[in-house]
Amino acid sequence: MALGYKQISYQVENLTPLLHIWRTKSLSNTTTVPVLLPKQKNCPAVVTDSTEIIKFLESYQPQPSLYPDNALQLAEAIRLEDYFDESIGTAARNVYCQFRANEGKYIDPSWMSRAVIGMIRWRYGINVKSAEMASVKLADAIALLSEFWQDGFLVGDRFSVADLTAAALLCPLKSIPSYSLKYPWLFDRIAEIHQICNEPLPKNW
Ligand SMILES: N[C@@H](CCC(=O)N[C@@H](CS)C(=O)NCC(=O)O)C(=O)O
Repeated sequence: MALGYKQISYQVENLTPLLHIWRTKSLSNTTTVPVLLPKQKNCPAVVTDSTEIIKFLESYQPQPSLYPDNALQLAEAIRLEDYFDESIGTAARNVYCQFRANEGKYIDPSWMSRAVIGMIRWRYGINVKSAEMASVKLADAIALLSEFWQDGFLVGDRFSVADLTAAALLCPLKSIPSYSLKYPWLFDRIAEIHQICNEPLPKNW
């Protein structure tokens, strides 16, 4: 979404969860995605971690900026990005995988998909209890977003890295009916943010 916002063309290489480790480890000493391979002169070969990727993109192509101009607002946008990254990223994964393993099996009933979801649940200890705890975290984050997103942005009066991160991480919840029915405004805003970022909505939106 950051690349789309800055209108930098890119190609996506999707990786299968867990098997992704072979690829990410061979590129850099990391087990997580996203990983950016700039393939440009005078740029690093690999940039890992979304915070670092956005920092790199801001220096590679400063405009349009994802960072607020004002120093206080910049600190707040980076703090929120970090909070969303650490809190709602894993919470959304827990809730989404628990849903896919139960009521959401219809989304992809193939054995391959069920095996991947099963492995992710095992790897991250996802079960009824951890998914319930995660849903409380998500409710808190959504309550925070409802104060800002119904008619504005999270920091100051323009779009920033904080809005982008929240939208990207909460996007998968759209396929869970209890979320899409309860928070229609949230998914309308996420759709608008995809537009701001010149990005298509995920399949089956
Ligand atoms: N702080 C990291 C978090 C990245 C992260 O947790 N990525 C997840 C998928 S969105 C992942 O790759 N998990 C695989 C793992 O932990 O093995 C970032 O923002 O890049």
